[in-house]
Formats: sequence, C-alpha cells, structure tokens
Amino acid sequence: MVSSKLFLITKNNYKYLEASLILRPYGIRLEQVPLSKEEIQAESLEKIALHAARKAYALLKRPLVVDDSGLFVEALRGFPGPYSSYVYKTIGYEGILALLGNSGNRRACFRTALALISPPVEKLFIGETCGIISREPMGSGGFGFDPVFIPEGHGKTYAQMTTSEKNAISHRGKAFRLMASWLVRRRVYPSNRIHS
Ligand code: ITT
Repeated sequence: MVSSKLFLITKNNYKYLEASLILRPYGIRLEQVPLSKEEIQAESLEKIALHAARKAYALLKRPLVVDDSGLFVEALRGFPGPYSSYVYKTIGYEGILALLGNSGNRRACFRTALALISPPVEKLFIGETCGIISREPMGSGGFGFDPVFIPEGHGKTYAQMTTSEKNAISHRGKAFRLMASWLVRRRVYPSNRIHS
C-alpha cells in the first residue's frame, strides 16, 4: 500500500485540529479517522495507545497514529492519569477542582503517548508539560481540562491561549514534533509516499 497520508484515530476534533497544525510545517498530512479507540484498562498511557493503534491497524491497514493523553495531578497521586477520559466525562474539571479543594500543592502534568504504526515501524513518542491546576476555570478555548491547567512559566490556562500558543508548549506539541522529526529524518516524509 502506498499513501501520502498519516491517519489519526480519534473522535476528538480538537485533538485532530491541534495535531494537524503541529504537523503542517513538516509537510505531513493528517487525516482524522473518528473511530472509538479500543481502550484497555492499563496504568500507562503508552500501553493504552499501543494497544489501540494495533487494533486500529488490524482494521484499517493504513499508516496511523493514536494519541492517548492524560492529566496527572500530584496531590491526587497522579489521578486521573490514564483514567482522564472517564473522569472528564463523569466529574469534569469541576470535579478535579473539588477534589483538590484548597490544597496548596496544585502541581500537575499533562502527558501524551503517541503510538505510530507504519509497518515495519511501531514506535512510541512521549510529550510532557507540567504546571499547576488553577483555583477556578479560566478561558473558553481548547477542550477537556484546558480551562484549569496553567503551564509552568505562563500566567494563563491552556484555554486562554490560541491553538498555536498551546501547541508551542503543550504535551501534544512535544510528542507530535518528536514523531515528525523522526519521520522526516527517516525520509518517510515530506516525500508523498509512505509504504506499509
Ligand atoms: P480519543 O480517545 O477519541 O482520541 P479523548 O478526548 O478521549 O479522544 P484521550 O483519551 O487522549 O482523548 O484524553 C483523555 C482525557 O484527557 C479527555 O477527557 C480529554 O478531554 C483530556 N485531554 C486530553 N488532551 C487534553 C488537552 O490537550 N487539554 C485538555 N484536556 C485534554
């Protein structure tokens, strides 16, 4: 199979938008496949991403990437971490604020594990950005926990940033740029042919 595109398996349109903008300068064209990721219960984002990518590859037989991300809050011993999706759907960021209460330790990190499958390649790329959980939600941009996360060295939440400001410093930006540099170094891109 020869194709010029890389497929991102996600139902999250914001995630797709962010990833496409990050990859654009590298000449990598991304296409969204809005399949549900088959998520296993696991304690690591890497395992979840790789499992989902293998399942999706078995179905699509196309070069693809899966992004599994999570928010790790220090005072909650890393919760919600790999359970971020479920926690977001159930208690939302308001629930995280409530769990933290007046805690003085508001440190948290966002992590992304990217699983790339383009046989014979199967590879993981990790990105992490740390910061603090705000006292109240701020901003209306972005998605998920963005309104309550203030990255270190910045006086505002992800949700108060433009997409390109967020991408420049975010966990997702770091992971996708690592993957893009790797693909470009291996000359898979920006050639318009990717073999699988
Ligand atoms: P897919 O599984 O379809 O890709 P998802 O939104 O569920 O979409 P994740 O499992 O990677 O993706 O994300 C877990 C949770 O973490 C989810 O509720 C997101 O809203 C949240 N999240 C992920 N990346 C985020 C980001 O950059 N900013 C804020 N919240 C984020």
